[in-house]
Amino acid sequence: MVFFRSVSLLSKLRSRVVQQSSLNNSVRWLQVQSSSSDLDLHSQLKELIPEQQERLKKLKAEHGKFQLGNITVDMVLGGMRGMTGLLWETSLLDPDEGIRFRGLSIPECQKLLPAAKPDGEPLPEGLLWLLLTGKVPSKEQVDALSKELRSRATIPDHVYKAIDALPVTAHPMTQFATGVMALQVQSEFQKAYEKGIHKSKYWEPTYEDSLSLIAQVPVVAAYIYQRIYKDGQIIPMDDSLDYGGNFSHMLGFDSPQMQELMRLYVTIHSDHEGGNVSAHTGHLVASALSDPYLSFAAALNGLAGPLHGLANQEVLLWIKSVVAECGENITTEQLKDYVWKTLNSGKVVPGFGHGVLRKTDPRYTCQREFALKHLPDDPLFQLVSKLYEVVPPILTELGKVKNPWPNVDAHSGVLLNYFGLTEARYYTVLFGVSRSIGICSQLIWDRALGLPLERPKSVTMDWLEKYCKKAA
Ligand code: NMX
Ligand code: MLT
Repeated sequence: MVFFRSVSLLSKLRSRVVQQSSLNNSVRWLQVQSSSSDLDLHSQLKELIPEQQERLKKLKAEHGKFQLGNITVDMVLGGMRGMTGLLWETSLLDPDEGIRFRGLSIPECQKLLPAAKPDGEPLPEGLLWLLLTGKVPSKEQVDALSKELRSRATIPDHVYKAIDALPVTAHPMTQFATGVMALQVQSEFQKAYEKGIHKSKYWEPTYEDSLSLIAQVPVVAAYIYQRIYKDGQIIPMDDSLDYGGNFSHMLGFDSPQMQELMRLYVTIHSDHEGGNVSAHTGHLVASALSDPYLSFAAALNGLAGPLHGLANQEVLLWIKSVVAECGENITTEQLKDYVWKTLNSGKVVPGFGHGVLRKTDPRYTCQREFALKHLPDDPLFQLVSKLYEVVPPILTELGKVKNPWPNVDAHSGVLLNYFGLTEARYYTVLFGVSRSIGICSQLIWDRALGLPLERPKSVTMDWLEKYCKKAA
């Protein structure tokens, strides 16, 4: 039990997990792995699936007609905010506390998931194991998974050719989504479906595609970085490195600190329950039995929007525009003026606000802790800290913003920039690589649980007016 860094900490966490269990069904089956004997993720899943299928059947039979709340006209007109409408097993978002991955908060993941070095950041492979199985893996299991992912990371030549067909000036997210679409030609799910696979077996080729996709996206992403910003040469994978370390290496960054940052980055960006634009898009497209490549490429196109994943690019560009106009030693008054100038020109302040969160995003907080440890004197980090004081009162003063606090994107850019990854337009690709882990984990469960085609009802304004008049 190599991962047991502290037995007392673990027992504390265990009892906390048990306490949460009564509140939150999604963590009911979270266990801490007690043995490292079974290194194979696939066989673990195979064991878990019948149990979870039974659980879903029972839930439907016993509580299928239970009401979860009322749908108001505001919800229909307001982007379905607050409307519970999706099953998403891998993570759950609390408006005040933030994300929990299979019941574990980010600090708990940092303590419990295996790391590359003592007290290091969690290995994203460990999080993948946790999301898929609900269990914290041992270091041996994570090492075996790292090895498996490396063995799946070969990229067919036509993928590079498809990317190369785009102008080098194309947005990195356009190049990335194109690369993922080009990978689709190897989909095992599509081949199996064409051969007439029985629906009870759908999860197997979905698993194959998902693991391959997760393994391949860092390689495609790194190529895009080299193509746009460097000499276009592929940096080969290092077989001694894990997923996050290798991604950093293939991008051309070999410092241990940057590798640690990448492990943390990928872990915290991996999943954010099911309603966010990218996860929801992936889930919706996959509900038509589109394979994981088609579904994930669609998710990436949602992530590329400035109100969602592109906000990380927007934040660094905005911070750099502040520095360009006012210098690094900007006063609080100057910063306030700049924020108001942004708002008065009809723009949002990127990196602040959220569709669900109502407090500071714990993904922001853990990045802040990373910065305090590794780059406390960096002027851009200090500017980000100043924004934390200046922006929330201004957004509150606007009177309409439901959450004035910073989100994950408010912080990530200054960390990457500090370690030399300065090209802000590329940042959403890093988010996309990370999100493959969460979206694909849930897609495997979508198929294992036999979730149906997603097809909500829509109505017209005319319908709403008549309905409300009649009901009044
Ligand atoms: N700056 C200016 N105005 C804002 C902001 C902000 N940061 N956040 C919310 N508002 C406005 C919003 O545009 C809306 O205005 P209007 O009624 O005129 O359309 C009003 O406040 C109410 O919006 P909310 O209900 O608070 O937020 P909503 O759930 O609609 O949107 C975001 C959530 C995240 C889209 C919004 O807060 C935003 O645009 N933030 C800046 C962009 C950003 O950081 N996105 C990244 C989110 C995290 N991620 O990675 O996906
Ligand atoms: C995410 O990570 O997907 C964002 O915080 C947006 C969301 O959760 O809606």
